[in-house]
Amino acid sequence: MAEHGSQAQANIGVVGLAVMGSNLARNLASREGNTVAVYNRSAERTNVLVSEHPEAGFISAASIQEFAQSLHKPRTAIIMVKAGQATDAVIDQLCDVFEAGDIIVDGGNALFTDTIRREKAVREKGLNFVGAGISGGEEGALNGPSIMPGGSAEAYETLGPILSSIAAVVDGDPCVTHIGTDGAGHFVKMIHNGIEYADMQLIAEAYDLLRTAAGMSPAEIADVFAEWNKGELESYLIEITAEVLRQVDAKTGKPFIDVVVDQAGSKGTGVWTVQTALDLGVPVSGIAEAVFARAVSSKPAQRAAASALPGPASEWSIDNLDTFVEDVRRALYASKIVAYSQGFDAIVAGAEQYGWDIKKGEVAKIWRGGCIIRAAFLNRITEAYAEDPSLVALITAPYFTEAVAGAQASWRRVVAESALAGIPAPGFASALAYYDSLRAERLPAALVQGQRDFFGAHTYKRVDAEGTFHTLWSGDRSEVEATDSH
Ligand code: NBP
Repeated sequence: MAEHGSQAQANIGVVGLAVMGSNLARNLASREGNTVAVYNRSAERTNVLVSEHPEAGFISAASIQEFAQSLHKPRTAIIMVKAGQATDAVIDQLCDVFEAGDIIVDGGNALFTDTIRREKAVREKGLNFVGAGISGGEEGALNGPSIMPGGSAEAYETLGPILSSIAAVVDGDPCVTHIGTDGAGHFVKMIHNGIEYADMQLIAEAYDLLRTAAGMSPAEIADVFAEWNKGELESYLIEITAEVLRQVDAKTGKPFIDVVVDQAGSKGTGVWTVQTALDLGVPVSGIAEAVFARAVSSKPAQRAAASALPGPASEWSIDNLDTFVEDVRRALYASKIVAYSQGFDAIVAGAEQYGWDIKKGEVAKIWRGGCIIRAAFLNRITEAYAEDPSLVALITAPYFTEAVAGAQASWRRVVAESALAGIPAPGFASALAYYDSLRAERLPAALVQGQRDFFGAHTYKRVDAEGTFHTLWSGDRSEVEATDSH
């Protein structure tokens, strides 16, 4: 039975009892050894949760003071409130009632730079602050999410077993690991979401090609995705894509997909990933294309005006449907490898910039369950980093190199033919352009350097000599060794 109490009985508490917090609290309460204290700003939510779930044995708190008193030491509380100012408000309240050594966990979708700032401020008060990325939505929160905690190793000693008790489990391993200090957990969660954007966009492009170029029906395409889900593309996203495509609208009897407005929204984590990658100088073009594709879709006025723009004269002529479907599958797989490789590049760059020791193989491992990008494919990533922890780019690992080599003829056909037929496939095309850029012996960046030196004296390096140079473009065009002022 739920009870109000001032005794320190709970080993874990949850503040913020909207859908995510309630589900996480229920998940915690359902695991052996956990007694869960719950508190919400407005008492109504607390009362509803506690009365609807007597089996959970929640200790409900009517005030933040009561909440603190109900936790034994080190007090550990997970905040699940609206990310932003609400998080800061709750942290301030908890800091007032918690004591040195206690642990405040933010399980919301915080921007990692906010987490870095909060961790520092809370640490200066002698308390621990852990920003934990929690993936898997409502369902994951209730039944087992993938959890990406940052913060100190000391805090993880207490927190780790609690988080392990509620995380998704794959092959006996809970999908949680200490990612790194301060904002590392929220950083990796952000990249996860960015990869999710790319993965979804690529799947959507594959659907569009099968529909538009081959004229297949949504139900037929659902069968194709269900088949793909038995092979190397096996993943939650492919699985649910088949479900969505098979759905029939009860009102009209039409395929569900045809009654949905084709404008995709976003909550911002994809944008954060791209903005962060731009700052870090990491080309996450697959994620960026996915974010931009949603932005293009959400511009009805521009799309209406542009619908009169001329397209190609000819259509894609498909001789053999099976070959075409296999080409699209391979193009999807190769593009997906690029997107994940870029996502891990961003993790490497973030770790370097912020001083985090992030184990890439462990990250891939904890994404195998609970989260939206869960997939068999992640095992290959873990293996690649196990073989070579300092792998310079995931795509250069033998497994992925071979996979792309096997797919590339199909990939090139799909990108070329979709361009000729005027069917947009920005994710596929940009992934291929990235792949070709990366493997090119020489890039036209040399010309860009020449242009930069011409108009801005930005200098350049030579292939055959040390040093930095500038050509006197408006003078006699001789070359001088550049000084620091250039
Ligand atoms: P919401 O994001 O809708 O937030 C509602 C909660 O925040 C309520 O408990 C509300 O209290 C509390 N709150 C607000 Br708003 N302002 C507050 C303040 N100033 N002080 C104290 N409490 C305040 O809840 P949610 O949808 O359950 O999401 C919780 C977190 O989880 C968010 O950060 C969200 O981004 C994240 N999330 C993650 C996933 C995922 O897949 N990982 C999915 C969905 C959400 P009240 O009841 O008194 O108004």
